[in-house]
Amino acid sequence: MNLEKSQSKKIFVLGGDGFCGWPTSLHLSNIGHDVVIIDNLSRRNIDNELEAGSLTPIQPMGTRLEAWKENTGKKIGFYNIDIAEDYDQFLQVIQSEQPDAIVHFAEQRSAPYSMKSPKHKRYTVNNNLNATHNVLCAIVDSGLDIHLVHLGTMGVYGYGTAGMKIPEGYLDVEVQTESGDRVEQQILYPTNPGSVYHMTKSQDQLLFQYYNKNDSVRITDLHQGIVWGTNTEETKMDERLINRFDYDGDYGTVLNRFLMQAAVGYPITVHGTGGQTRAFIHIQDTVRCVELAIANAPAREERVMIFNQMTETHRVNDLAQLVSKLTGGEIAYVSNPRKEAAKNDLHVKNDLFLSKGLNPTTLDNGLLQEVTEVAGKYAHRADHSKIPATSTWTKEQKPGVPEAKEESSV
Ligand code: NAD
Ligand code: USQ
Repeated sequence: MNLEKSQSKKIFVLGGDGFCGWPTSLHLSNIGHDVVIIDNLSRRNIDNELEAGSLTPIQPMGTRLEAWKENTGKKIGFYNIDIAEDYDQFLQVIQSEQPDAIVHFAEQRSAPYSMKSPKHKRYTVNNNLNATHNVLCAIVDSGLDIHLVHLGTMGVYGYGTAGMKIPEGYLDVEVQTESGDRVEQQILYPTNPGSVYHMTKSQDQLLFQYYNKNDSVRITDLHQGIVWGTNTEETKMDERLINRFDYDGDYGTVLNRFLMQAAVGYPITVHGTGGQTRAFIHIQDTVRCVELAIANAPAREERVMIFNQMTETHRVNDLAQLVSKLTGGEIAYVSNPRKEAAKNDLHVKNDLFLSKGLNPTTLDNGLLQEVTEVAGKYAHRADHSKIPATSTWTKEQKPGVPEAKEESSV
Protein backbone atom coordinates (compact mmCIF):
# COMPACT_ATOMS: atom_id res chain seq x y z
CA MET A 1 0.00 0.00 0.00
CA ASN A 2 1.37 3.39 -0.91
CA LEU A 3 0.28 6.72 0.54
CA GLU A 4 -1.07 9.56 -1.57
CA LYS A 5 1.66 12.20 -2.00
CA SER A 6 -0.26 14.61 0.26
CA GLN A 7 -0.27 12.06 3.09
CA SER A 8 3.48 11.45 2.93
CA LYS A 9 5.35 12.89 5.92
CA LYS A 10 8.93 13.47 7.00
CA ILE A 11 9.34 11.22 10.04
CA PHE A 12 12.20 10.89 12.53
CA VAL A 13 12.50 7.45 14.11
CA LEU A 14 14.50 7.81 17.34
CA GLY A 15 15.92 4.39 18.28
CA GLY A 16 15.50 3.24 14.66
CA ASP A 17 18.28 0.65 14.95
CA GLY A 18 16.43 -1.31 17.68
CA PHE A 19 14.08 -4.29 17.72
CA CYS A 20 10.90 -2.23 17.24
CA GLY A 21 12.48 0.84 15.61
CA TRP A 22 14.16 -0.91 12.66
CA PRO A 23 11.08 -2.69 11.25
CA THR A 24 9.00 0.44 11.93
CA SER A 25 11.45 2.58 9.94
CA LEU A 26 11.29 0.16 7.00
CA HIS A 27 7.49 -0.01 7.10
CA LEU A 28 7.03 3.77 7.22
CA SER A 29 9.53 4.17 4.36
CA ASN A 30 7.87 1.40 2.36
CA ILE A 31 4.42 3.00 2.47
CA GLY A 32 5.83 6.33 1.24
CA HIS A 33 7.01 8.37 4.23
CA ASP A 34 10.40 10.09 4.19
CA VAL A 35 12.21 8.43 7.12
CA VAL A 36 15.27 9.58 9.06
CA ILE A 37 16.69 7.32 11.79
CA ILE A 38 18.43 8.80 14.84
CA ASP A 39 20.20 6.29 17.08
CA ASN A 40 23.39 6.32 19.16
CA LEU A 41 23.82 2.52 18.74
CA SER A 42 23.83 2.15 22.54
CA ARG A 43 21.93 -1.14 22.26
CA ARG A 44 24.78 -2.63 20.21
CA ASN A 45 27.21 -1.42 22.89
CA ILE A 46 25.13 -3.12 25.58
CA ASP A 47 25.47 -6.36 23.57
CA ASN A 48 29.24 -5.90 23.95
CA GLU A 49 28.92 -5.15 27.66
CA LEU A 50 26.78 -8.24 28.32
CA GLU A 51 28.75 -10.37 25.85
CA ALA A 52 25.40 -11.46 24.42
CA GLY A 53 24.09 -10.74 20.96
CA SER A 54 21.06 -11.07 18.73
CA LEU A 55 20.21 -14.66 17.75
CA THR A 56 19.72 -13.36 14.23
CA PRO A 57 22.73 -11.95 12.33
CA ILE A 58 21.87 -8.23 12.27
CA GLN A 59 23.98 -6.10 9.96
CA PRO A 60 25.72 -2.76 10.65
CA MET A 61 23.55 0.31 9.98
CA GLY A 62 25.36 1.18 6.72
CA THR A 63 24.74 -2.30 5.28
CA ARG A 64 21.11 -2.23 6.41
CA LEU A 65 20.42 1.10 4.70
CA GLU A 66 22.25 0.11 1.52
CA ALA A 67 20.24 -3.14 1.33
CA TRP A 68 16.99 -1.18 1.75
CA LYS A 69 17.95 1.13 -1.10
CA GLU A 70 18.91 -1.79 -3.33
CA ASN A 71 15.62 -3.60 -2.67
CA THR A 72 13.18 -0.70 -2.86
CA GLY A 73 14.97 2.29 -4.36
CA LYS A 74 14.07 4.20 -1.19
CA LYS A 75 16.54 6.10 0.93
CA ILE A 76 16.44 6.27 4.73
CA GLY A 77 18.62 8.91 6.43
CA PHE A 78 20.71 8.22 9.54
CA TYR A 79 22.29 10.34 12.28
CA ASN A 80 24.30 8.87 15.16
CA ILE A 81 23.20 11.16 18.00
CA ASP A 82 22.72 10.50 21.73
CA ILE A 83 19.44 12.32 22.28
CA ALA A 84 19.86 12.19 26.07
CA GLU A 85 23.23 13.99 25.87
CA ASP A 86 23.65 15.84 22.56
CA TYR A 87 20.78 18.30 22.76
CA ASP A 88 22.28 20.97 20.51
CA GLN A 89 23.11 18.54 17.73
CA PHE A 90 19.64 16.99 17.96
CA LEU A 91 17.94 20.41 17.80
CA GLN A 92 20.06 21.37 14.81
CA VAL A 93 18.96 18.25 12.91
CA ILE A 94 15.31 18.99 13.73
CA GLN A 95 15.73 22.53 12.45
CA SER A 96 17.42 21.47 9.22
CA GLU A 97 15.22 18.43 8.43
CA GLN A 98 11.89 19.89 9.71
CA PRO A 99 10.08 16.60 10.50
CA ASP A 100 6.26 16.43 10.64
CA ALA A 101 6.37 13.62 13.19
CA ILE A 102 8.87 12.06 15.59
CA VAL A 103 8.50 8.43 16.70
CA HIS A 104 10.40 7.96 19.98
CA PHE A 105 11.70 4.44 20.71
CA ALA A 106 15.09 5.61 22.04
CA GLU A 107 15.16 4.41 25.64
CA GLN A 108 16.84 1.64 27.65
CA ARG A 109 14.00 -0.85 27.53
CA SER A 110 14.98 -3.90 29.58
CA ALA A 111 13.53 -4.23 33.09
CA PRO A 112 16.18 -6.79 34.22
CA TYR A 113 19.03 -4.62 32.85
CA SER A 114 17.60 -1.65 34.77
CA MET A 115 17.77 -3.70 38.01
CA LYS A 116 21.27 -5.18 37.58
CA SER A 117 23.20 -2.72 39.77
CA PRO A 118 23.09 0.91 40.98
CA LYS A 119 25.05 1.83 37.84
CA HIS A 120 22.39 0.29 35.59
CA LYS A 121 19.54 1.87 37.56
CA ARG A 122 21.14 5.30 37.25
CA TYR A 123 21.96 4.88 33.57
CA THR A 124 18.37 3.87 32.81
CA VAL A 125 16.90 6.86 34.67
CA ASN A 126 19.40 9.36 33.22
CA ASN A 127 19.10 8.04 29.69
CA ASN A 128 15.33 7.61 29.53
CA LEU A 129 14.19 10.74 31.31
CA ASN A 130 16.73 13.01 29.62
CA ALA A 131 15.98 11.49 26.21
CA THR A 132 12.24 12.09 26.56
CA HIS A 133 12.65 15.54 28.05
CA ASN A 134 15.15 16.59 25.37
CA VAL A 135 12.72 15.51 22.63
CA LEU A 136 9.91 17.58 24.12
CA CYS A 137 12.14 20.57 24.83
CA ALA A 138 13.60 20.48 21.30
CA ILE A 139 10.15 20.31 19.69
CA VAL A 140 9.14 23.49 21.54
CA ASP A 141 12.56 25.10 20.94
CA SER A 142 12.28 24.46 17.18
CA GLY A 143 8.97 26.30 16.94
CA LEU A 144 7.68 23.55 14.63
CA ASP A 145 4.31 21.81 15.04
CA ILE A 146 5.70 18.26 15.30
CA HIS A 147 3.51 15.31 16.33
CA LEU A 148 5.34 13.13 18.88
CA VAL A 149 4.52 9.40 18.99
CA HIS A 150 6.10 7.72 22.01
CA LEU A 151 6.49 4.03 22.75
CA GLY A 152 5.37 3.54 26.33
CA THR A 153 4.45 0.35 28.12
CA MET A 154 1.48 -1.52 29.58
CA GLY A 155 3.68 -1.82 32.69
CA VAL A 156 2.87 1.77 33.73
CA TYR A 157 -0.54 0.52 34.89
CA GLY A 158 0.82 -2.37 36.95
CA TYR A 159 -0.84 -5.60 35.89
CA GLY A 160 -3.97 -5.76 38.02
CA THR A 161 -7.16 -3.79 38.49
CA ALA A 162 -10.15 -3.76 40.79
CA GLY A 163 -11.74 -6.14 38.30
CA MET A 164 -12.49 -3.81 35.38
CA LYS A 165 -10.69 -3.59 32.03
CA ILE A 166 -7.66 -1.28 32.05
CA PRO A 167 -8.83 1.83 30.15
CA GLU A 168 -6.74 3.61 27.50
CA GLY A 169 -4.73 5.93 29.72
CA TYR A 170 -7.44 7.78 31.64
CA LEU A 171 -9.57 6.65 34.55
CA ASP A 172 -13.09 7.95 35.30
CA VAL A 173 -13.29 8.95 38.94
CA GLU A 174 -15.93 10.57 41.10
CA VAL A 175 -14.82 12.76 43.99
CA GLN A 176 -16.80 14.30 46.82
CA THR A 177 -16.43 18.08 47.33
CA GLU A 178 -16.51 19.92 50.70
CA SER A 179 -20.21 20.63 50.21
CA GLY A 180 -20.97 16.97 49.60
CA ASP A 181 -21.57 17.26 45.84
CA ARG A 182 -20.15 14.48 43.70
CA VAL A 183 -17.98 15.58 40.76
CA GLU A 184 -16.88 13.34 37.89
CA GLN A 185 -13.35 13.66 36.48
CA GLN A 186 -10.96 11.82 34.20
CA ILE A 187 -7.43 11.43 35.57
CA LEU A 188 -4.26 9.79 34.26
CA TYR A 189 -4.52 6.14 35.34
CA PRO A 190 -2.48 5.81 38.58
CA THR A 191 0.90 4.31 37.80
CA ASN A 192 2.26 1.20 39.51
CA PRO A 193 5.63 0.36 37.90
CA GLY A 194 7.41 -2.92 38.63
CA SER A 195 11.04 -2.01 37.80
CA VAL A 196 13.27 1.04 37.46
CA TYR A 197 12.75 0.81 33.69
CA HIS A 198 8.95 0.77 34.04
CA MET A 199 9.25 3.67 36.51
CA THR A 200 10.96 5.81 33.84
CA LYS A 201 8.00 5.19 31.53
CA SER A 202 5.62 6.29 34.30
CA GLN A 203 7.60 9.51 34.65
CA ASP A 204 7.58 10.03 30.87
CA GLN A 205 3.80 10.32 31.16
CA LEU A 206 4.11 13.39 33.40
CA LEU A 207 6.54 15.03 30.98
CA PHE A 208 3.97 14.51 28.21
CA GLN A 209 1.10 15.84 30.29
CA TYR A 210 3.10 18.97 31.17
CA TYR A 211 4.38 19.82 27.68
CA ASN A 212 0.96 19.16 26.24
CA LYS A 213 -0.67 21.52 28.75
CA ASN A 214 1.97 24.25 28.63
CA ASP A 215 3.06 24.23 24.98
CA SER A 216 0.19 22.39 23.24
CA VAL A 217 2.61 19.76 21.90
CA ARG A 218 0.63 17.10 20.02
CA ILE A 219 1.48 13.76 21.63
CA THR A 220 0.39 10.13 21.22
CA ASP A 221 1.62 7.73 23.93
CA LEU A 222 1.40 4.07 22.97
CA HIS A 223 1.14 1.78 25.99
CA GLN A 224 2.59 -1.29 24.37
CA GLY A 225 2.51 -4.88 25.66
CA ILE A 226 5.34 -7.43 25.24
CA VAL A 227 6.36 -7.66 21.59
CA TRP A 228 6.94 -11.13 20.11
CA GLY A 229 8.05 -12.38 16.71
CA THR A 230 11.03 -11.17 14.69
CA ASN A 231 10.33 -10.25 11.13
CA THR A 232 7.85 -8.16 9.23
CA GLU A 233 6.94 -8.00 5.55
CA GLU A 234 9.78 -5.52 5.00
CA THR A 235 12.56 -7.21 7.04
CA LYS A 236 11.84 -10.47 5.14
CA MET A 237 12.73 -8.87 1.80
CA ASP A 238 16.48 -9.48 2.19
CA GLU A 239 18.61 -11.37 4.75
CA ARG A 240 20.59 -8.16 5.34
CA LEU A 241 17.38 -6.47 6.58
CA ILE A 242 16.77 -9.08 9.30
CA ASN A 243 15.52 -7.80 12.65
CA ARG A 244 17.22 -8.47 15.97
CA PHE A 245 16.09 -11.34 18.23
CA ASP A 246 17.07 -11.01 21.89
CA TYR A 247 17.13 -14.19 23.95
CA ASP A 248 19.56 -13.46 26.81
CA GLY A 249 18.42 -13.22 30.44
CA ASP A 250 18.28 -9.42 30.39
CA TYR A 251 16.90 -8.44 26.97
CA GLY A 252 15.04 -11.57 25.86
CA THR A 253 11.31 -11.17 26.46
CA VAL A 254 9.23 -14.05 27.67
CA LEU A 255 7.54 -15.50 24.59
CA ASN A 256 10.54 -15.11 22.26
CA ARG A 257 12.72 -16.67 24.98
CA PHE A 258 10.36 -19.66 25.25
CA LEU A 259 10.38 -20.14 21.45
CA MET A 260 14.17 -19.93 21.31
CA GLN A 261 14.67 -22.19 24.34
CA ALA A 262 12.42 -24.84 22.77
CA ALA A 263 14.29 -24.53 19.46
CA VAL A 264 17.76 -24.97 20.99
CA GLY A 265 16.77 -27.72 23.44
CA TYR A 266 17.11 -25.60 26.60
CA PRO A 267 14.41 -25.93 29.32
CA ILE A 268 11.59 -23.38 29.03
CA THR A 269 12.24 -21.11 32.03
CA VAL A 270 8.98 -20.23 33.81
CA HIS A 271 9.61 -17.79 36.68
CA GLY A 272 7.85 -19.10 39.79
CA THR A 273 4.59 -20.86 38.97
CA GLY A 274 3.99 -18.77 35.84
CA GLY A 275 0.77 -17.23 37.17
CA GLN A 276 1.80 -13.79 35.81
CA THR A 277 -0.57 -12.52 33.10
CA ARG A 278 0.78 -10.05 30.54
CA ALA A 279 -0.33 -8.30 27.35
CA PHE A 280 1.24 -9.23 23.97
CA ILE A 281 1.52 -7.91 20.43
CA HIS A 282 3.29 -9.24 17.32
CA ILE A 283 6.05 -7.06 15.78
CA GLN A 284 4.06 -6.86 12.52
CA ASP A 285 1.21 -5.23 14.48
CA THR A 286 3.63 -2.85 16.26
CA VAL A 287 4.69 -1.34 12.94
CA ARG A 288 1.08 -1.09 11.75
CA CYS A 289 0.00 0.59 15.02
CA VAL A 290 2.70 3.24 14.64
CA GLU A 291 1.49 3.87 11.08
CA LEU A 292 -2.08 4.29 12.42
CA ALA A 293 -0.95 6.55 15.27
CA ILE A 294 0.82 8.86 12.80
CA ALA A 295 -2.22 8.97 10.53
CA ASN A 296 -4.53 9.81 13.46
CA ALA A 297 -2.65 12.63 15.18
CA PRO A 298 -4.41 14.59 17.91
CA ALA A 299 -5.36 18.22 17.27
CA ARG A 300 -3.24 21.02 18.74
CA GLU A 301 -5.42 21.69 21.80
CA GLU A 302 -6.24 18.04 22.45
CA ARG A 303 -4.90 16.27 25.55
CA VAL A 304 -2.27 13.50 25.22
CA MET A 305 -3.81 10.67 23.21
CA ILE A 306 -3.16 7.26 24.80
CA PHE A 307 -3.65 3.92 23.03
CA ASN A 308 -3.21 0.47 24.57
CA GLN A 309 -1.02 -1.19 21.95
CA MET A 310 -1.66 -4.90 22.60
CA THR A 311 -3.78 -7.59 21.03
CA GLU A 312 -3.96 -10.52 23.51
CA THR A 313 -3.31 -11.32 27.16
CA HIS A 314 -1.77 -14.61 28.30
CA ARG A 315 -0.62 -16.26 31.48
CA VAL A 316 3.12 -17.11 31.39
CA ASN A 317 2.50 -20.75 32.33
CA ASP A 318 -0.09 -21.12 29.54
CA LEU A 319 2.46 -19.82 27.03
CA ALA A 320 5.05 -22.30 28.29
CA GLN A 321 2.53 -25.15 27.96
CA LEU A 322 1.59 -24.03 24.46
CA VAL A 323 5.22 -23.83 23.28
CA SER A 324 6.00 -27.16 24.94
CA LYS A 325 3.02 -28.81 23.19
CA LEU A 326 4.09 -27.41 19.80
CA THR A 327 7.75 -28.39 20.12
CA GLY A 328 8.05 -31.12 22.75
CA GLY A 329 10.26 -28.75 24.83
CA GLU A 330 10.62 -29.44 28.55
CA ILE A 331 9.45 -26.81 31.09
CA ALA A 332 11.58 -25.79 34.11
CA TYR A 333 9.86 -23.91 36.95
CA VAL A 334 12.75 -21.74 38.17
CA SER A 335 13.19 -19.28 41.02
CA ASN A 336 11.69 -15.86 40.10
CA PRO A 337 14.52 -13.27 39.98
CA ARG A 338 11.90 -10.48 40.01
CA LYS A 339 9.85 -9.01 42.83
CA GLU A 340 6.40 -9.25 41.23
CA ALA A 341 2.96 -10.72 41.98
CA ALA A 342 3.08 -14.51 41.60
CA LYS A 343 -0.37 -14.44 40.02
CA ASN A 344 -2.57 -11.74 38.47
CA ASP A 345 -5.54 -11.30 36.18
CA LEU A 346 -5.33 -8.76 33.38
CA HIS A 347 -8.09 -7.36 31.19
CA VAL A 348 -7.27 -4.53 28.83
CA LYS A 349 -9.25 -2.24 26.52
CA ASN A 350 -7.73 -1.88 23.04
CA ASP A 351 -10.77 -0.51 21.20
CA LEU A 352 -8.97 2.52 19.76
CA PHE A 353 -6.59 0.63 17.46
CA LEU A 354 -9.24 -1.91 16.48
CA SER A 355 -11.56 0.96 15.53
CA LYS A 356 -8.79 2.44 13.35
CA GLY A 357 -8.41 -0.77 11.37
CA LEU A 358 -5.82 -2.95 13.16
CA ASN A 359 -6.25 -6.61 12.18
CA PRO A 360 -4.21 -8.52 14.80
CA THR A 361 -1.74 -11.36 14.19
CA THR A 362 -2.58 -13.89 16.89
CA LEU A 363 -0.48 -16.56 18.55
CA ASP A 364 -2.32 -19.36 16.71
CA ASN A 365 -1.17 -18.23 13.30
CA GLY A 366 2.39 -17.12 13.99
CA LEU A 367 3.96 -19.27 16.69
CA LEU A 368 5.13 -22.36 14.91
CA GLN A 369 6.40 -20.36 11.95
CA GLU A 370 8.53 -18.30 14.34
CA VAL A 371 10.04 -21.43 15.91
CA THR A 372 11.01 -23.00 12.62
CA GLU A 373 11.86 -19.98 10.45
CA VAL A 374 13.82 -17.97 13.01
CA ALA A 375 14.62 -19.65 16.35
CA GLY A 376 15.37 -23.01 14.70
CA LYS A 377 17.23 -21.57 11.73
CA TYR A 378 19.68 -19.58 13.89
CA ALA A 379 19.85 -21.99 16.86
CA HIS A 380 23.53 -22.61 16.12
CA ARG A 381 24.30 -18.96 17.01
CA ALA A 382 22.93 -19.28 20.56
CA ASP A 383 25.22 -19.00 23.59
CA HIS A 384 23.46 -21.18 26.20
CA SER A 385 25.37 -19.60 29.08
CA LYS A 386 23.56 -16.29 28.39
CA ILE A 387 20.05 -17.77 28.65
CA PRO A 388 19.36 -17.76 32.43
CA ALA A 389 17.88 -14.58 33.93
CA THR A 390 20.37 -13.60 36.61
CA SER A 391 19.56 -9.93 37.38
CA THR A 392 17.60 -9.94 40.64
CA TRP A 393 15.24 -7.20 41.85
CA THR A 394 16.54 -7.27 45.48
CA LYS A 395 19.04 -9.35 47.40
CA GLU A 396 16.20 -11.66 48.48
CA GLN A 397 15.50 -12.96 44.93
CA LYS A 398 17.50 -15.78 43.34
CA PRO A 399 18.53 -16.07 39.65
CA GLY A 400 16.18 -18.06 37.40
CA VAL A 401 18.51 -20.95 36.56
CA PRO A 402 17.14 -24.42 35.76
CA GLU A 403 18.47 -26.96 38.29
CA ALA A 404 20.44 -29.22 36.00
CA LYS A 405 22.07 -26.17 34.37
CA GLU A 406 23.01 -24.82 37.82
CA GLU A 407 24.93 -28.01 38.53
CA SER A 408 26.64 -28.07 35.16
CA SER A 409 27.71 -24.41 35.40
CA VAL A 410 29.40 -24.84 38.82
P1 NAD B 1 15.82 -1.67 21.68
O1 NAD B 1 16.75 -1.55 22.84
O2 NAD B 1 15.99 -2.80 20.74
O3 NAD B 1 15.87 -0.31 20.82
C1 NAD B 1 16.04 0.96 21.39
C2 NAD B 1 16.95 1.75 20.47
O4 NAD B 1 17.13 3.06 21.01
C3 NAD B 1 18.35 1.14 20.36
O5 NAD B 1 18.71 0.98 19.00
C4 NAD B 1 19.26 2.11 21.10
O6 NAD B 1 20.57 2.15 20.55
C5 NAD B 1 18.51 3.42 20.96
N1 NAD B 1 18.76 4.38 22.04
C6 NAD B 1 18.63 4.20 23.39
N2 NAD B 1 18.98 5.31 24.04
C7 NAD B 1 19.29 6.24 23.10
C8 NAD B 1 19.74 7.59 23.17
N3 NAD B 1 19.95 8.20 24.33
N4 NAD B 1 19.98 8.25 22.00
C9 NAD B 1 19.79 7.63 20.81
N5 NAD B 1 19.39 6.36 20.69
C10 NAD B 1 19.16 5.67 21.83
O7 NAD B 1 14.35 -1.65 22.28
P2 NAD B 1 12.97 -2.05 21.55
O8 NAD B 1 12.58 -3.39 22.01
O9 NAD B 1 13.01 -1.73 20.13
O10 NAD B 1 11.99 -1.01 22.27
C11 NAD B 1 11.78 0.27 21.71
C12 NAD B 1 10.80 1.06 22.59
O11 NAD B 1 9.57 0.37 22.69
C13 NAD B 1 11.34 1.25 24.00
O12 NAD B 1 11.12 2.56 24.42
C14 NAD B 1 10.53 0.28 24.82
O13 NAD B 1 10.33 0.77 26.10
C15 NAD B 1 9.22 0.17 24.05
N6 NAD B 1 8.59 -1.16 24.23
C16 NAD B 1 9.24 -2.31 23.83
C17 NAD B 1 8.62 -3.56 24.03
C18 NAD B 1 9.28 -4.86 23.65
O14 NAD B 1 8.71 -5.92 23.96
N7 NAD B 1 10.43 -4.86 23.00
C19 NAD B 1 7.34 -3.60 24.60
C20 NAD B 1 6.71 -2.41 24.99
C21 NAD B 1 7.35 -1.19 24.80
N1 USQ C 1 9.36 -14.43 32.52
C1 USQ C 1 9.43 -15.81 32.73
N2 USQ C 1 10.46 -16.47 32.17
C2 USQ C 1 11.42 -15.88 31.40
C3 USQ C 1 11.33 -14.48 31.17
C4 USQ C 1 10.28 -13.79 31.76
O1 USQ C 1 8.59 -16.40 33.40
O2 USQ C 1 12.33 -16.57 30.95
C5 USQ C 1 8.24 -13.66 33.12
C6 USQ C 1 8.68 -12.46 33.96
O3 USQ C 1 8.98 -12.85 35.30
C7 USQ C 1 7.47 -11.55 33.84
C8 USQ C 1 6.93 -11.85 32.44
O4 USQ C 1 7.49 -13.12 32.06
O5 USQ C 1 6.50 -11.91 34.75
C9 USQ C 1 7.25 -10.81 31.39
O6 USQ C 1 8.67 -10.59 31.30
P1 USQ C 1 9.31 -9.93 29.98
O7 USQ C 1 10.79 -9.87 30.17
O8 USQ C 1 8.79 -10.64 28.79
O9 USQ C 1 8.63 -8.48 29.98
P2 USQ C 1 8.95 -7.13 30.76
O10 USQ C 1 10.10 -7.26 31.68
O11 USQ C 1 7.68 -6.62 31.31
O12 USQ C 1 9.43 -6.13 29.60
C10 USQ C 1 9.05 -6.23 28.23
C11 USQ C 1 9.95 -5.26 27.46
C12 USQ C 1 9.65 -3.83 27.92
C13 USQ C 1 8.17 -3.55 27.77
C14 USQ C 1 7.31 -4.58 28.51
C15 USQ C 1 5.84 -4.46 28.18
O13 USQ C 1 11.31 -5.57 27.65
O14 USQ C 1 10.40 -2.93 27.13
O15 USQ C 1 7.86 -2.29 28.28
O16 USQ C 1 7.70 -5.91 28.04
S1 USQ C 1 4.82 -4.87 29.56
O17 USQ C 1 5.26 -6.18 30.08
O18 USQ C 1 3.47 -4.96 29.07
O19 USQ C 1 5.01 -3.88 30.57
